[in-house]
Amino acid sequence: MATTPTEAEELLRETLAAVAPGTELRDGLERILRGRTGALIVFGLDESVEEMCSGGFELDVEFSATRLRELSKMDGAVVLDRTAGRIRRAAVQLLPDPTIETSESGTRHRTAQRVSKQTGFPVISVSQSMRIVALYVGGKRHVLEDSDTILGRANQALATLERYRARLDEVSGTLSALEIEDLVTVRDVCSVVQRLEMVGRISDEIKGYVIELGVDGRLLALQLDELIGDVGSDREFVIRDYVLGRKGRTLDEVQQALSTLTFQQLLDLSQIGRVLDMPGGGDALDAAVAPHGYRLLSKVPRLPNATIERLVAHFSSLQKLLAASVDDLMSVDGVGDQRARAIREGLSRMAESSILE
Ligand code: 3AT
Ligand code: 3AT
Ligand code: MN
Repeated sequence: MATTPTEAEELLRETLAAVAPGTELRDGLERILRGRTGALIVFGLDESVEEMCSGGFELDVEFSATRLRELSKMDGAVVLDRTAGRIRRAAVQLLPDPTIETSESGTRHRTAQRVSKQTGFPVISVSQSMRIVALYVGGKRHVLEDSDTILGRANQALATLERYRARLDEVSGTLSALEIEDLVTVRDVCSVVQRLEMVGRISDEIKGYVIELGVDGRLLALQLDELIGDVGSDREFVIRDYVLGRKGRTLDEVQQALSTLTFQQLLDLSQIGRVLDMPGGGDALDAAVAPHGYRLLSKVPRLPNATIERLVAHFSSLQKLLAASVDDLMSVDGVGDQRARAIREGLSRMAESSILE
């Protein structure tokens, strides 16, 4: 049973992937639409489903698009196993608990919504009169749209992502320069976290479209990959630099807290400061803060994460790292002569380029 909202979202995503263009199941649904018949398909068979099946017949055959189409010509529902690999029942009348609320009209769609609520399995209805395919997951209805419609929306989101990304690069560059000069304030950190979160959210939206588009979303997936790059790890590094360690919160907890902010709250830097539990809460945006150095070290080429950890554990602040000589760096486990020089050079190069700006 899908209980929490995230579980329900996860199940919806899974189901959208299972019926995405390019899958056998989608092919079957398209055939039913083209044949102008309807269908009622349950995505899973357990005792709770068996108990509400009346009439029809049992079978156990491999799923195929054409079989689904032929079996759907009969009245009643088709029941698949949970992975939609096999067809297990056909022409059954489903008798879900009639006291379960349903907002749908028409016996097919009312049944679909109730069965999805009662069993927790996804149910698909293909409406004969409206020529619509709808998924019911935990009682919630999601209409399948054609790829062109989804792509239109996805491309708009992609354009937004592009703008967000450009702004993120600006504020990240500023933060790097300020970190090197040791002039960072709470405001600068919050601005970067804000932009990272905005990029993260719009990317998640686009990832949803990629799943829904199946084979039609390949190009979109490539474009998305190119635009988000290493934003995910950057978010982690900023939080490590400024938030973790002070209050014993974990990375997941902080990211979870950020994700609960509404879009309006996200626009308010003080709100972000409060969620990050920055010094002085969210009201001291001008308070000075200093990073451990995770984020800038991550920009030194070919430096393993384990080494970054040890460097931060040893020097504890970016300023000390910047002041360290090659010999100082070599006193850290796993840092030999070559690597120490590479770190020294990498940090110096960043320091120089930030002065030039
Ligand atoms: P036909 O011989 O095709 O008319 P049938 O027994 O094959 O009858 P269907 O499953 O095709 O019936 O259903 C036809 C319509 O009958 C669909 C729905 O609008 C109505 N109907 C069936 N069962 C119910 C019910 N329990 N309550 C209200 N309407 C129902
Ligand atoms: P359409 O949008 O017309 O396809 P509807 O909700 O108006 O759907 P109908 O009452 O016209 O539904 O019924 C259409 C078919 O849906 C009839 C039957 O094959 C199937 N159906 C409806 N209720 C059930 C049920 N409880 N179990 C199995 N099949 C059902
Ligand atoms: Mn009807």
